[in-house]
Amino acid sequence: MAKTALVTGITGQDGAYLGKLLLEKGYRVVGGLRRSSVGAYTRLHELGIANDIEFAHLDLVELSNLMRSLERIKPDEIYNLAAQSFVGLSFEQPIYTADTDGLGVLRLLEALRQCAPTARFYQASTSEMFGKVQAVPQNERTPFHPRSPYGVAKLFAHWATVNYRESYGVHGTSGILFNHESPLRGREFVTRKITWSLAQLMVGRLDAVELGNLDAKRDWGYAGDYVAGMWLMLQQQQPDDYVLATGETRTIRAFVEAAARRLGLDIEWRGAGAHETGVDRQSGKTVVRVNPDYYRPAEVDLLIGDPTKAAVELGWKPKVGFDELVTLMVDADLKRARDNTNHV
Ligand code: F7E
Repeated sequence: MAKTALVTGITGQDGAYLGKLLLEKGYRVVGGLRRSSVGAYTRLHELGIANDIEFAHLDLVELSNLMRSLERIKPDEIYNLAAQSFVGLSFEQPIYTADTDGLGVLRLLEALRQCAPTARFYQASTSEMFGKVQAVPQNERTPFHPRSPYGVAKLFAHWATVNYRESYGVHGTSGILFNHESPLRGREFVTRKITWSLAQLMVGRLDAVELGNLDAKRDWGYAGDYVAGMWLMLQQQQPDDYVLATGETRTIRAFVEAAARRLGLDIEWRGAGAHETGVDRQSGKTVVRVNPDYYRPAEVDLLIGDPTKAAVELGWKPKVGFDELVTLMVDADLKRARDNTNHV
C-alpha cells in the first residue's frame, strides 16, 4: 500500500519540491494548509502538482486541530516545513514566530505522540541556529548561538525533536539545512530579491535594487537537492541530526555580481557601508543601492556547512552548483519579467 506523507507548509518553496518528489515516489501526499497561507497554490501549480495533493486545514497554533488531523490522515511520515521562515520579520514579530516555529513544533510532537506514535517525523531545522558561529565550518557537533527570534524559536524546536526522540522513542529527525534557493523562493529572501529585481530592471520596470548588508556570507544550495535529503533522512532505521550544505560560502555582493553577469551587466562597487553602490560599468547606471532599513538588529555574518555526515550516512550530495543555481533563478525571473507575470 502507498505510504502517506503529511507535509506541513506545502505551499512554500520546500513544500512544493518535496510534494513533487514524494508524488514521484508513489506516496499519497497530504499538504497541510493554513487558511491564510500566502500565495496558496501558486508554487504547486508551477510544478504541476496542485491536483495530485490532498489538502488538510492545519495550523500549528491549534493543538486540537493537529490531533484530529493526525487521527484522520494516519501519516507514515510527517515533514514539518511550516514556519514563519523570514528571519528579518522575526525581529518584528518575535512572539508569533516563537509560537509557530517553536511551540508549534512541540504541539505537533505532542499530537504525534498521542495520535500517530509510529509516524516518522522530520523537523526543518536551520543553519540560523549556529548564528554567531562557534566553529568554521559548522557540522552536527558545532555549538549553537542563534542571533534572531527565528533562530531562537528553531533551536527550541530542534531540542524538542531530540527530546521526544530520547524520551519517547519518537522517530524524530532534525535536518539542519543551510540556505537553499530556487526560482520558487519567496521574493523577500535576498537571492530571489536580487534575481527578481535585476530582471525587472532589465525590462525597465525598476530603477535599482535596494539591499542591506552586502558582506554577509551564506552557503547557498538548490532547494530541489535539499528536499531529496529530507526524504533520505526519514528512510534511515534510526532518527538522527544531519547538516545539509554545499561547503561553499559567498557574500551577498558575490551573488549580485553573478546574477548581474548572467544578465550581461558588469558591476563595479563604489563607496562603502550605507553609501555603497553597484554600478554597471558599461552603462554607468547605478543598479544596486544600500538601504540600512534592511540591516538586521543582529546579523549572522558567516555560514558555511560541513555536509560530510549526510554524504557518508545518507549518500547525499548537492547536484546543482552555485553558477547553475544563479542561472536557473535569473533565467526564470527574466522570463517572468518579459511575460509580465508575477504570481510566484
Ligand atoms: O538573508 C542579507 C541578510 O533573508 C541572507 C531563511 O530561509 O535561510 C534563510 O535565512 C542574508 C542576511 O536569508 C538583504 O542580512 C542583505 O545576512 O535571504 P535571507 P537568511 O536570513 O539567511 C535560513 C537557512 C533559514 O532557515 C531561513 O528560514 O542576506 N541581506 N540585504 C538581505 N536579506 C534580505 N532578505 N533582504 C535584503 O535586502
